[in-house]
Amino acid sequence: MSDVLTGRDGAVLTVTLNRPEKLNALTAGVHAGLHDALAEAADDEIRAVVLTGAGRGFCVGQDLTEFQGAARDVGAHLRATYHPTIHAIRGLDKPVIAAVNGVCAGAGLSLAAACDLRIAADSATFVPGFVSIGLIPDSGGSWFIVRLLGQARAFAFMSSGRTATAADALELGLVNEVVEDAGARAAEVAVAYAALPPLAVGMTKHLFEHAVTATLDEQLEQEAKLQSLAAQSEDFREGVTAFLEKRPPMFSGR
Ligand code: T3D
Repeated sequence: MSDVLTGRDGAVLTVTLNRPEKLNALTAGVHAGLHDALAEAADDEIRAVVLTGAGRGFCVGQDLTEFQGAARDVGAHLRATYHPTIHAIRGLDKPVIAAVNGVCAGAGLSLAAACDLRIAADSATFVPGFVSIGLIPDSGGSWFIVRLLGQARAFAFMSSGRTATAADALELGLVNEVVEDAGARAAEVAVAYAALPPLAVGMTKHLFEHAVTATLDEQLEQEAKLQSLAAQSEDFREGVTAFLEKRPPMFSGR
């Protein structure tokens, strides 16, 4: 059985980390599977992606058994495996929704934080992980979590090693929603995204990312640039026509 499964339902791609007996700890095999799955997610037919884990875990980060044996260059390993995955998620012109079905730790937490939305099961837990084994947040964990939580709360959480419940995570701003069945809710949200104009959704994703480091003038210019493109799309014409004709729009993605 593959370490990463993909399944399509219409325009929604679900990517499932599949090492349930190890809470979906990340190995070379999982990284390779994720790489292929995220390449599949780039297909124009796919309009929303759900990332989840099989069994009772979402992902517990790096498989620590890979640290046994010969010493390795951790920085080189991060650059070669984790960084491309994080870039692939951020680079997709479509929303990636983490359905956090269970325990989420270390680089698994970074992976969830790199997604556009996080929907947590009420039984999910969030474990900083890194500090408890003498490491620092990596795989974008420091970049995303400070933006989600703010500096004081990000430092307090990530340096504490303390487990956060799903309710804590909601309070911290780490997750968007807490529900009984994260997979079912994420599928529902993904289907709703799939009905929206994909160019506008994708550009909105990139616009907010740009806003994080831009000045007001740079952001105003970026909005003007992307709005010119959006306004030339068939989906914009369809949106306006459907509104005026008082019917639901059908967006083609062009
Ligand atoms: O070069 C590089 O790659 C550097 C990158 C580093 C990035 C990182 O992600 S560092 C952080 C790595 N993750 C952790 O430190 C978390 C370690 N795990 C835990 O602390 C606990 O497992 C949890 C608190 C997350 C969950 O606890 P619990 O009691 O619910 O489950 P468990 O019994 O500990 O785990 C179940 C199984 O999964 C168990 O295997 P076994 O004994 O049944 O055969 C356990 O060993 C395995 N497992 C859990 N986490 C990992 C793991 N196996 C390998 N690596 C893991 N990270």
